[in-house]
Amino acid sequence: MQELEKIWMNGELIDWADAKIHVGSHGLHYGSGVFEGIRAYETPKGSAVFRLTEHLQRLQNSARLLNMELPFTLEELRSASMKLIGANGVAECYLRPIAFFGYGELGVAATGNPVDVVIMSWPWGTYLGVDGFEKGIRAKISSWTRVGPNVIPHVAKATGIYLNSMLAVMEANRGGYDEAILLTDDGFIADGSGENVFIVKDGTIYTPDLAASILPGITRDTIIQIAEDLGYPVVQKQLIRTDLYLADEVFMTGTAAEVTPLREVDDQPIGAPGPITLKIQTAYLDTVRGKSERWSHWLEYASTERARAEA
Ligand code: PPE
Repeated sequence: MQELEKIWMNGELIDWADAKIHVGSHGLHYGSGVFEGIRAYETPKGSAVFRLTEHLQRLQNSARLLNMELPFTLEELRSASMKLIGANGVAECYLRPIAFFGYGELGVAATGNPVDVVIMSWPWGTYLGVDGFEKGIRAKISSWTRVGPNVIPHVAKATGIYLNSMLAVMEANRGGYDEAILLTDDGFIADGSGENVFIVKDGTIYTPDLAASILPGITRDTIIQIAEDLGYPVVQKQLIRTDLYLADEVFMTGTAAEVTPLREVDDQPIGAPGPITLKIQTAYLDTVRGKSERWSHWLEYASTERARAEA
């Protein structure tokens, strides 16, 4: 990864190399953490963090679901994020806030362990490759089932859940595919390893509803609103794998993946990138890059120069 100058750790900006934790940290042993993935974009008015408040609200919800008390308020984390962007001076970057049970006792119950909170930022290019972003990726239905609502709360963006994603994406990659699509225990489409899934059929857009063990993606919510505004009906319902095979278009969304078209699922070709996918991809990029007045309320500006001078 490309290292930047500073990392925000437990209330302070410290040098990248000094952001260390003890090997006895609870989160390392038991995956007891929550995190976010947020992108800041270069816009005509400077660096803008896309839907920062909603991401931090989801972090708070995730923590609540793990019975974890965050030692910082949303406002404190917001200003820490802005300060970090300023200190690192890179307008276009990915932000990774993470909170985890730290060093204290070991043993599964995290009673009395401190909660460590860290925010990293670094430049993260196209998640699934430039070629995939433009021409579409090849995905495979995973043999791993997506964690269910009574396994780990899937609404939480919890670190431990990502073992499920890791197994799925590595299996897919070993088979020569770019990404995995996980189904629920009942066989309904859930998520990609790091994205939500959308299908286009006869001019209507479909996406799994929130009951299908999906992460309630902020990009998903963004795309639903943008697509409806463009005049496309969006239906949230249970979908099965054959809906993918028979789709006119399939795309995936996520902070990292943005809007990535699929050109194949399980070796079955899908027309990609489809016209509706392209329209939505363009509208999304215009939105995050501050070219769309309609959605300007989603941009939270960081002043890199000023913040850098103050740091
Ligand atoms: N589902 C999963 C399982 C998921 O990890 C993500 C985000 C999404 C859906 C989309 O959520 P949102 O970003 O709010 O639209 N995955 C993040 C982490 C990827 C990683 O490799 O790390 C991301 O996109 O930032």
